[in-house]
Amino acid sequence: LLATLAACLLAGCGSHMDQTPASNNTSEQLSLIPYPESVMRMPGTLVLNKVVHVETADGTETSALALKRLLNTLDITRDTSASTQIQLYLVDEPALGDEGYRLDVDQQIILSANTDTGLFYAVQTLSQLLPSQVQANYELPNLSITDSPAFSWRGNMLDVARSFLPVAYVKAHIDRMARFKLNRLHLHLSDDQGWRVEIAGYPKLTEIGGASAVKGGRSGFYTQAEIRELVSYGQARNVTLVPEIDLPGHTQAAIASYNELACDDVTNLAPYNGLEVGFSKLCLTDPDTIYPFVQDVLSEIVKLFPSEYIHIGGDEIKDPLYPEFIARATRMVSDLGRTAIAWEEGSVADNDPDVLLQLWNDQYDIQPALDRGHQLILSPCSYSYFDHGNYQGQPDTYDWCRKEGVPLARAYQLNPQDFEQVMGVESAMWSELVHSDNAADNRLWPRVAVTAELGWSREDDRNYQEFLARLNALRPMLDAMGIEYYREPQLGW
Ligand code: TNX
Repeated sequence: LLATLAACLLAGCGSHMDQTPASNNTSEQLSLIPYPESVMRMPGTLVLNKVVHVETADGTETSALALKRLLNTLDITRDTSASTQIQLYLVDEPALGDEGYRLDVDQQIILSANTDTGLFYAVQTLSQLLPSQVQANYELPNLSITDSPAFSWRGNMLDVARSFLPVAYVKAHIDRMARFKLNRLHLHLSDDQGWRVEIAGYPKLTEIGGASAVKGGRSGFYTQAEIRELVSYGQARNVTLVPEIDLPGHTQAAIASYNELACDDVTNLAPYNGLEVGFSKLCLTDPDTIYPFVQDVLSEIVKLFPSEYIHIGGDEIKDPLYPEFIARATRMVSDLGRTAIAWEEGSVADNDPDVLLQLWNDQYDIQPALDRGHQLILSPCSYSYFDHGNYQGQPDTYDWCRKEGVPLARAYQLNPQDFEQVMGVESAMWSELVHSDNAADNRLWPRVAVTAELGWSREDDRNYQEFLARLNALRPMLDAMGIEYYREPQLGW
């Protein structure tokens, strides 16, 4: 073992070369998604009976609470006289960064990280190592994991505008994301078919805009109190809620609520429930009307959402004044003390280089934006659009970006390391055709597990066949979380 340790220290402890000292069952990969940076297996196991002694420290409140929830679901009680200890340590090891951690299982279970966030991820790893059902006792392999994410932005987008998703669903989704170490939940809060967030001073946005939805979909909106509740639910799980108000196109719901936002010659002022995109816009030739509105909405949004990043949309609209609008909107966000995100088209505007661009069209030429120093969020539709089918021809899915849909294997083929200036990855579930919680589960899972692995694990540590085996082993966890995932035939599900 010492020789192995020394070799590991000298050669780097790559997980793809898991150390397998004298023992016959330590060579299999641990069933973890995302796969950690470095895993060292030791012979033997720790048998955890139903009582543990938990030791936490100041500044570990979020992770301690996550651990408490985990132990509660497994019926493990805490007692300071128990022989097995779980210890949460704050350390100072620059290599672990802000989100990394170490997890050591031997006589005790020791979690160490520089931050509460890192410890939270150690708890998530522990939760995947443990069974998801209550048992008489629990057996953990002896191991030492050292882990940190490849990217700081590991996101998923829910389009709650076309079809609304209730607070309970969003909370469940935050829990599920956190289990896979995802940390950004992008909420697409407005579109032609609906406006989903209460804005003080503009009651009709939710009275009228909140009452419409895509045909067959759900209407509704989040009150400011509900948004605050969701934001703090996310904070307790290291998931930042990133709000998007889609501007200046995709605005029919706002226009139906406040007709003056459209130009005078626009006759279609009614709520919209169809599937077209790119037909509506704020009246860009009437700055005195639209900019105060945009300013008021964004001011309210930053009051509700502490996220450093605020998404202003910017997709699918043609107008000569579009670049000027985007530049003004991104600057409004920075004047409010935040940083703007825009869909890739927004790169034509004269934005500050700290504006993030979200890439969605596989064909888009983003090079000019890279040359100006912008960072990217990768959501290329042919890999990351989970409104596309789990298989070709799946009912109620789109295929405009890729006629074969976006099967699990395809989603896994995105290699973020092929791109430059990448902040991270984000999969997107548009909801024109996704009208219920179960349908949302079916489109999201298990594909969101792919997003998690692409965002966290390095290229060398990713292998699709191994991913499938790990995913299969985690199926009971998906079941325990109540996910109505797509029954992936490749897995025999
Ligand atoms: C394109 S991608 C859109 C959305 C649609 C989606 C459907 C992007 C920024 N805009 O408005 O919902 O396609 O797949």
